[in-house]
Amino acid sequence: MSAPRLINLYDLTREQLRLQLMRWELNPVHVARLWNYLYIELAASLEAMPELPPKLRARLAAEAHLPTLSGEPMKPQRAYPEINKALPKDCMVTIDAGICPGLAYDRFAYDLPRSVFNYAGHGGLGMGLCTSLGTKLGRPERAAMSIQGDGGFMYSIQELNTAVRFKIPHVSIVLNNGCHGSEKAQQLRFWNSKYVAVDLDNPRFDKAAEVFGAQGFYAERPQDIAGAVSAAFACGGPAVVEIPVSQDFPLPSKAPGGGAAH
Ligand SMILES: Cc1ncc(C[n+]2csc(CCOP(=O)(O)OP(=O)(O)O)c2C)c(N)n1
Ligand SMILES: [Mg+2]
Repeated sequence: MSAPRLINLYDLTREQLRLQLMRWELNPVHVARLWNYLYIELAASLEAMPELPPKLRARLAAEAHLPTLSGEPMKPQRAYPEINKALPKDCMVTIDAGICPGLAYDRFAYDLPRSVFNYAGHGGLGMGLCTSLGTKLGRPERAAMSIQGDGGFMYSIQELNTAVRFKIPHVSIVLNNGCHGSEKAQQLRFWNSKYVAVDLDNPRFDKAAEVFGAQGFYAERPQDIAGAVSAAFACGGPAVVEIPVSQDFPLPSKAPGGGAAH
């Protein structure tokens, strides 16, 4: 197995990514990460790619039928290609801490530079909404979206009031798995599933948004996500899209340089 070339996924178009994947030797880390991003396109075009290495073809074909990807609630990974369909091309995306938001790094097509914002290594949970409102104020001509978990969103949900008061057009995606997933994953792996203070009883975030005076959207099925996200951008004011997802705690992928990606 030869190591793949180090490439910046953010610089590639979808078509370039697809070609890149076809050229790579089977590499579980990269295939797993790209698979979730591209699987809809790939599932449709496996037949049309005779040059795909046989081992890779077999793996993709096998994973296409994994029940977990189509389970209810959906896996957080399943939401990403659907959100991507409705993501404005110029969108600035702010990624909060947490497992579900952390999946965003290489699952969206970022077409412009200065499109990804995060907590810069400090793990400041709850920065998603606040920072993203700042990106919109800084560059009002571009679209802005924050992506956060339920725990992170509850850290700063009050900033919806700021968004409403100052009429800031903005979309917040809340991937709601009903827990502080990053912490729960550690208690699962290192504390023998002894869970302390990690499960959450949340309000419906779309309803909470409406109470604040923002627009609320709710997408339970993958096929409803793109429509809900498009409507949220189209409403022209602050909007929240809640997507219920399963408690799925994948091991962090290796980032270039050896660190973990989330
Ligand atoms: C201010 C702050 N408090 C606590 C943490 C530790 N922390 C990191 S992720 C996380 C849980 C995140 O839960 P959620 O936002 O629901 O995302 P999930 O992991 O469930 O996808 C916590 C408590 C932190 N990084 N920053
Ligand atoms: Mg959560």
